[in-house]
Amino acid sequence: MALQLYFHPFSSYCQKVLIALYENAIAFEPRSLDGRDNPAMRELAELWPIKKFPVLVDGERTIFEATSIIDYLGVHRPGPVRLIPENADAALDVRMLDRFFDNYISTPQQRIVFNALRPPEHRNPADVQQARDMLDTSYDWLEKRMATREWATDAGFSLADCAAAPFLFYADWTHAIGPSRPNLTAYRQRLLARPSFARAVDEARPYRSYFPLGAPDRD
Ligand SMILES: N[C@@H](CCC(=O)N[C@@H](CS)C(=O)NCC(=O)O)C(=O)O
Repeated sequence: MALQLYFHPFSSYCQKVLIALYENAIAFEPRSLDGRDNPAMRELAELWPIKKFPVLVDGERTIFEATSIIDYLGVHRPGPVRLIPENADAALDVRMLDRFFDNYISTPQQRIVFNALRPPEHRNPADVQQARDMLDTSYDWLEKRMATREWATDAGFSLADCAAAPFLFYADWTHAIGPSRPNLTAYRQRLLARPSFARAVDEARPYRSYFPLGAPDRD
């Protein structure tokens, strides 16, 4: 039974899952959510009333949340690249860093973008400043961590890097990492050079005009 993925190519959480699919060359039927009145959007609402994406369908099973989808693929479509290590202690580190990237890179980055999407009278500069402060704290922590690492944990390329790649990609567009953080900048470049993520970035190029803060002319 073919896997179906409800996703949008420009969505960071969807790219997180696309990286995992591409790393292990897992075949799937793409159900793109792009465009108005897209029947795939109605199908998504039936499958998952929260309507957040990505959502994976495998026969009778519906799996939501990017991390859980990658977990599911590791169990049901295992491939040569193990994104969650078998060793429980190493897996703990990978999951912890995955939470870090979701909560302390993606969440503040999205807060800044959502604020920009609101009508001017509903924008909240204090909320944006809080999100920027959080990103600076996260960047500084990562700058130290990445001084001695190729990937987010010592387990090799993992679930944590699947999260880091799109979140740092868009976070840098939103709130620049800057030249004072060479280790983090180099890590973001390594992620961009990883073929699975490079492919996701290329597939999302046609949608760059969707970025509400204006996509920079790079990457
Ligand atoms: N916690 C979810 C977050 C998914 C998420 O926020 N997806 C965004 C796209 S990047 C989305 O569904 N946006 C549409 C909406 O919020 O209605 C996950 O890890 O998969």
